[in-house]
Amino acid sequence: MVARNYNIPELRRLDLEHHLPAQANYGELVTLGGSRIITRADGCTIHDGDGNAILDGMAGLWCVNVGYGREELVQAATDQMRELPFYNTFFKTATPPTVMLATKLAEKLGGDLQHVFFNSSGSEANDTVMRMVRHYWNVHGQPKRTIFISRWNAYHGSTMAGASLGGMKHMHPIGGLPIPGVEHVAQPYKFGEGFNEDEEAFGARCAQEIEDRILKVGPENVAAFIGEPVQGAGGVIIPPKGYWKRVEAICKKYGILLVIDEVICGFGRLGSWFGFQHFGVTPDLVPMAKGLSSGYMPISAVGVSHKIVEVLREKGGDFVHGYTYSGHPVAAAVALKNLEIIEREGLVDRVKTDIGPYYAEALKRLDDDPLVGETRSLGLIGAVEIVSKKGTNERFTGVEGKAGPIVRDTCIRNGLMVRGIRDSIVMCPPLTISRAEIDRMIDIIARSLREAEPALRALKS
Ligand code: PXG
Repeated sequence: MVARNYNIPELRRLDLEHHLPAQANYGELVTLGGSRIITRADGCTIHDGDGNAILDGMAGLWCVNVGYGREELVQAATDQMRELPFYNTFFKTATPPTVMLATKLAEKLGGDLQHVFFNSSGSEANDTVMRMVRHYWNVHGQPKRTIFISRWNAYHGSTMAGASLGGMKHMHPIGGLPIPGVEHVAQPYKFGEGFNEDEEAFGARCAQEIEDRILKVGPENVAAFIGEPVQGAGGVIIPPKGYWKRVEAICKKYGILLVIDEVICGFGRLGSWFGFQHFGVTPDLVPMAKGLSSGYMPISAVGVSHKIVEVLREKGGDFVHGYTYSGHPVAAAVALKNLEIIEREGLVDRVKTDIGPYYAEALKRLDDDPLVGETRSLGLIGAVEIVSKKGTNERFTGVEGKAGPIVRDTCIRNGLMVRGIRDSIVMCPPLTISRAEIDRMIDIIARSLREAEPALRALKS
C-alpha cells in the first residue's frame, strides 16, 4: 500500500484543538503540542507521521496478536460489509458470522463454557459480567449475593463497572468510584509486595486474603471473584505457583462464581488459548476482547458456563441487557478469520514452545544491568523492574512510580514502543514477532536503560 501523505503539523494542531484522547493529561498534551500521530503499520512495526519506524513491543494496546497488515482480515471485513454490514441481535435475530464465532469460541473455551454473549469492548464485557452474575444470583434464589471481589491494581476496564471492578486506585476518584459492592484484596505481586517471601507461601497469603474477605463480608453476600490470569495493565503481575488453584478452591468452598478476565491473556498470549487453561482452573465466566480480533475490529465476548445459562433459561425471564453492536457481523467475521489465522499458523504453540521461551531467555540478558531488579515473563508478556539499588526492590524516588515512564520515553526515542508502568516497563509484542525483532527489542531496552540512568539517578534528590 502506498503511504498517504498527511499534513502532520496540521493534524497535531487539530488534535489539540478538537480531540480528547483516552487516559491523557490534557494540560500536558498542550505543553507537548499534541499527540504522536501513528499513520500506518506492517508486521510488528508502526510508523509515525514524523517518519519514525517503531518496533511495536505492545502489539498496539496488548491486542494485535497476529501483527499488522493482514490482507485476509481486510478481505473478511470487506466481504461481510458487502453482504450484510449490520444487523442487531436484539429481537430474536442473529447473523451468520455471529453464530459461527460463538460456536468457535465455545470450542476453544471447552468444558461447560458453551455460551457466548457479545459486546464491543473489554469494559462492556465486564459490565455484562456484573449484570449477568447479579441477575443469575437474584433469580437463583440468592439475591443477597451481589459483591464482587477483585484485586488491587487489577484492570477490568474504564466504564463505571469496569473501573470499579478494577483496582487502579488512581482511576477511582474520577466519577466517584468504585460503585457499591466491589471489594479489593491483595494482588499476587511477589517482586513488589512479597520480595523476601517464599513464592508459594506468598501466593498462599494472597489467596488467604480472599477467603478472609469473603468471611468478613459474609459468604452469603459474595457473588463472584474476578481476576486476570496475569495482571496486564497492573504491570505484568505473574502470580506465584499454586495461587490460582487456591483461588479456585476458595471460590468452590463458598459457592462463589469465578470470573477470569482474558482480555489480555486470551488468544495465545500465555502460550495457551486462554490463561485459565495455562493455570489449570475452570472459570464460570470469561470476558475476552483485544486478541479476539487482534484489534482489527472492536469486539468482545463473555464466555458463560452452561450451569449459569440453564438457570437463566429456566428462571431468568428477559435478560434486558445488550448493545447495538453486540455480535456485530463485520467484527465477528474479522474475529473468525483472525482465529483461523492463529490456528493455521500455530501461533499459540509457537508462543508456548518457541518464541515464548526465546523471549524469556532474551530478557535474562538484562538481568545483570545495574538498574534491573527483575525480569519476568510468561509466553509473550513480560516486564523489567527498575530499581535504584541492585539486589533490592528499592525505587528511585523512594516511592513507586517515576522510573517506568522515563525509560519508556527513552525506548520510544530509540525505536521501541513499550508501556511504562510505575517503576517497570512491560512488553507484549505480536505473537508473530521474530527472534531478530526480540533481539532488537532487548538491545534497545539495554541501551535505553543506560541513556536514562542520569535522569533516573537525578530523581533521587
Ligand atoms: N480487562 C482487561 C484485563 C484489560 O486489560 C479491559 C478489560 C478493558 O477493555 P477495553 O476494550 O474496554 O479497553 C482491559 C483493557 C494500559 C491499558 O494502560 C490496558 C487496557 C486498556 C487501556 C489501557 O495498559 N486494557
